[in-house]
Amino acid sequence: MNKLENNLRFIKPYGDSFNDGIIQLSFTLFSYDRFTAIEAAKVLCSKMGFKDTKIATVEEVLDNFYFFVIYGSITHIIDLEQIRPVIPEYIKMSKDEVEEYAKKNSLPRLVIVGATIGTDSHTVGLDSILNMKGFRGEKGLEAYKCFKVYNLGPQVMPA
Ligand code: B12
Repeated sequence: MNKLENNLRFIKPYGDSFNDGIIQLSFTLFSYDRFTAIEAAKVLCSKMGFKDTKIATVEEVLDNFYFFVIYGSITHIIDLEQIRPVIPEYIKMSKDEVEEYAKKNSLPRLVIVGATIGTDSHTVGLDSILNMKGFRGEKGLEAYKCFKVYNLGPQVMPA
């Protein structure tokens, strides 16, 4: 990494102006009453390194559960030169590139078996990976000629 000028090396979040540290945070706290909840939220924010904590929203979403939206300036500073990023070692390929790679290297059709296991019935994620129609504009694995896909569906018991 290039040596950074100090004001671009030690950074905090950008809220209204550069490095003012302003963050929006939301969480839910259990408390016996609203006023205790508000004080508890302030203490929590202070422990997280916030100063100038402003409570934008506090709502009792369930009996004794208080939902907060907080604005505050965080005191922690990040030194970008101490950050060691994890850089993926694989190349992300498009569907066409995967098909082309399999064809060029005469790979046998790869069998993919998918399921949610045990009591898990979260099939939306499973289907978004496997189903032809795919997810967020990307085709699912069923749409690839180089894969044979078996979607066993939800709640498959591991042997
Ligand atoms: C929708 C949902 C449900 C629906 C499921 C409907 C369905 N048919 O799928 C219903 C209402 C049924 C449900 C029920 C429950 N749920 Co639920 N549910 C969710 C929710 C809100 C969204 C999941 C989803 O569909 N996302 C959209 C898809 C596209 O994304 P995805 O699942 O993350 O999958 C993507 C990636 O993660 C990745 N991926 C996923 N799997 C794999 C596998 C491989 C190999 C790879 C490479 C990639 C990959 O690729 C996918 C596509 O990008 C999440 C919270 C959340 N926001 O994530 C909770 C969540 C998953 N549920 C949770 C829980 C606890 C439950 C219940 C136990 C609640 C209860 N007490 O009854 C039950 C369990 C039911 C059961 N028997 O499984 C927890 C799980 C906590 C945990 N870590 O264990 C979560 C995280 C909510 C939470 N914060 O508590 N749920």
